Amino acid sequence: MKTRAAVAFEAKKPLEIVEVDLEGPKAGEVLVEIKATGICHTDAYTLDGFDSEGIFPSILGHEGAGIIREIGAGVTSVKPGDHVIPLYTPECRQCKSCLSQKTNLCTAIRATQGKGVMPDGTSRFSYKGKPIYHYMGCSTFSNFTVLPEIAVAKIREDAPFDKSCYIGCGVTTGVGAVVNTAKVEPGSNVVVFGLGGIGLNVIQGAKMAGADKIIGVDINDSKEEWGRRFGMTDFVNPKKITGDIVPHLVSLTDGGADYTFDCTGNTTVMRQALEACHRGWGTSIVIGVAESGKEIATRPFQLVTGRNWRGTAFGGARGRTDVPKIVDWYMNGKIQIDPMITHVLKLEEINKGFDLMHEGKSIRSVVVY
Ligand code: NAD
Ligand code: AHE
Ligand code: ZN
Repeated sequence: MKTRAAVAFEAKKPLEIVEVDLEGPKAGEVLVEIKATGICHTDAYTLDGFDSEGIFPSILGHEGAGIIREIGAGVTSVKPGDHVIPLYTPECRQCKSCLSQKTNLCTAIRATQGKGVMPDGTSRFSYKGKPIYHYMGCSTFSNFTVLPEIAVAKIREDAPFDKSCYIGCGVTTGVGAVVNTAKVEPGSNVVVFGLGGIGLNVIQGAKMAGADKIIGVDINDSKEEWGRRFGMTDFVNPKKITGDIVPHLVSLTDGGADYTFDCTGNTTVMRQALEACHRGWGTSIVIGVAESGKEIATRPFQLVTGRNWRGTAFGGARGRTDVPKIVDWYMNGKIQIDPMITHVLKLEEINKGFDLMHEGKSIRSVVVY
């Protein structure tokens, strides 16, 4: 079939809207009509050439929602007409990682996914007879896409696509980092670095978990109002304080935070986030994705004296199990999504969504098909 898609032909170039060829689903795969997709900073990071796994030409996008239109041989868990959210972290329920119950990082198809192909080693997308690569196993910047059955979460049909798509990455990552990875307890002091599409979800997760003090840190002053809207109690712009941010935060939290979260992808900030943790127990969670080649550093003494440095992908969520529950949280009013979707765009306007993100003018832009 033919489908409209925004193709990343080259790094650092705007996406081009073209009609591409899409092969139907093979065994164990499903064809999904994507109804809406968010634009996450990770898409921008890959388009900007910072992803060591970035491949071009490819169809980016990993924060979508849509409807199953066709199923391949042997597919049993979903059927045509089901509403689904594509999962860049699948859940096969059979691999060593899934069976361990210690991680959400299913390994069933990770190797081929990182190479931009389906589990059989080939791409379903092509343009003028040449393959176009998949991205993060999702490629939601295409109106139709093919996914492995284990990489879709079936969700309730009354959830609006233009909001539930955000659960495909940003919402689940931010809220899940608090609930699944850090397991923030009521009364905790929390510091969130970077108040964008992920950081605001960390803030709403921390509020939901009953944190006392929720300090937001951002170099963009306009984010203060955004943070307060979701439960932030204090705001710090590192450019506006005198001296170093770490002692400033340590004094605001009576000796250091119980939990800190990096939602910037900046390795200097990641170090500050660790060092702002309380001696003896503070835990810092790395969410931000750093540019290829960047490394994190700290004095080992920071760890010897009891600070913990951890990371999280997709908020530690097991997609097929947890995503439908997060959709329920949204539908039942336990978490908010609507106000964070600042811009709704047509596919033809997708590059504007990237510009708005880089200019710090959007929280989430969503493309509706
Ligand atoms: P975003 O662009 O919406 O937000 C980033 C925020 O960080 C902005 O408000 C910006 O002003 C702020 N910022 C930038 N530099 C800063 C600094 N030095 N100090 C303080 N604040 C700073 O991006 P997003 O979509 O929220 O994504 C955030 C990060 O999370 C990205 O690195 C993205 O790739 C990553 N991410 C990771 C996962 C995961 O599973 N681990 C999932 C989604 C996104
Ligand atoms: N491909 C990059 C790493 C990118 C990365 O860390 N991705 C996160 C999700 S970001 C979503 O917006 C992730 O899930 N990581 C775990 C995984 O298995 O990819 C690189 O450095 O090569
Ligand atoms: Zn993302």
